[in-house]
Amino acid sequence: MYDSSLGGDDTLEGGNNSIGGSVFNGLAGDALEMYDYSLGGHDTLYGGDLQAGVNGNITNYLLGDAITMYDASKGGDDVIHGGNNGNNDGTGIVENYLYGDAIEMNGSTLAVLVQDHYGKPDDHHHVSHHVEHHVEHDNGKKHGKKHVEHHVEHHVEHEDDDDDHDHNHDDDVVFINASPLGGNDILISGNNAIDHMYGDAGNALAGGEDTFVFNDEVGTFFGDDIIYDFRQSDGLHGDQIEIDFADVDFTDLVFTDDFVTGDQIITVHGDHGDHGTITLVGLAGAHLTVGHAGDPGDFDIII
Ligand SMILES: [Ca+2]
Ligand SMILES: [Ca+2]
Ligand SMILES: [Ca+2]
Ligand SMILES: [Ca+2]
Repeated sequence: MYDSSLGGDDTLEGGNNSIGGSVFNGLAGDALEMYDYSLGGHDTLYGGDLQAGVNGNITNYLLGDAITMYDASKGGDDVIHGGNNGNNDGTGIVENYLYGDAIEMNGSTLAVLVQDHYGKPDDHHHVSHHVEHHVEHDNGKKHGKKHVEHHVEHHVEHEDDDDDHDHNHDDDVVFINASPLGGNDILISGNNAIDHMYGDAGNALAGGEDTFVFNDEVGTFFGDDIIYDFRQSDGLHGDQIEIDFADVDFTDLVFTDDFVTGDQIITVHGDHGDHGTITLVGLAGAHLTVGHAGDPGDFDIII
């Protein structure tokens, strides 16, 4: 995806394994690569399942937007369901790699035209989001906003051209350090499956407000899962973990700091057995705020 292209809102489902052997699914909600000011759609992805009674493997790579995001591209708000293992007796292996936005995000330098009414040189990042926002929502209805979009593209292409026909010679071209921006995604752990979860990307330092969900809608043992980029600093409210089992309240959670690996592990014990573990990479010793909300007679534990 290039320029100001906009991804659609799609539902993608990986294939199941119903005969044994190995199955691999690789799904990306919008594109292989996103550049410029492209915007990912709001997609729903399902990993394939290993069906009950079948002995085999399944690996799901599920990317909310793309494999790689560049420039000022922005990920959509995606819902990603890890694949499930239908066997409760340890038969077969299901492994999910869930990326809310992309495997990798790479920044770059972009030339951007700043018009006088958008103002200040110290507000470059804000300006870039004006451009992006109006491309998405105004759809050319407001001529002034469309004008901005046109001139951004013009100056990216002709930044060294002194003999151009720029009618806005009072405006400034500035170079911004553009970084891809992650969306606010929901990642749902597969049952009896190992989920490797990235709310945004493998190498991002900040991103959207993502929610990691562990619940008993599909089964009771979600597995031993790993969250690689849990950040309470993302967005306004931070990333969140939602644990929702009928037989679990927050006294049933055990938090263990492993200072050798640097990770913090949450063990989820239920009255009817263990539901699994959540490893938070790099968060040994971090104080996690635990609360709950909603659902009378049940608990949604929010971390
Ligand atoms: Ca998407
Ligand atoms: Ca899982
Ligand atoms: Ca995200
Ligand atoms: Ca995040």
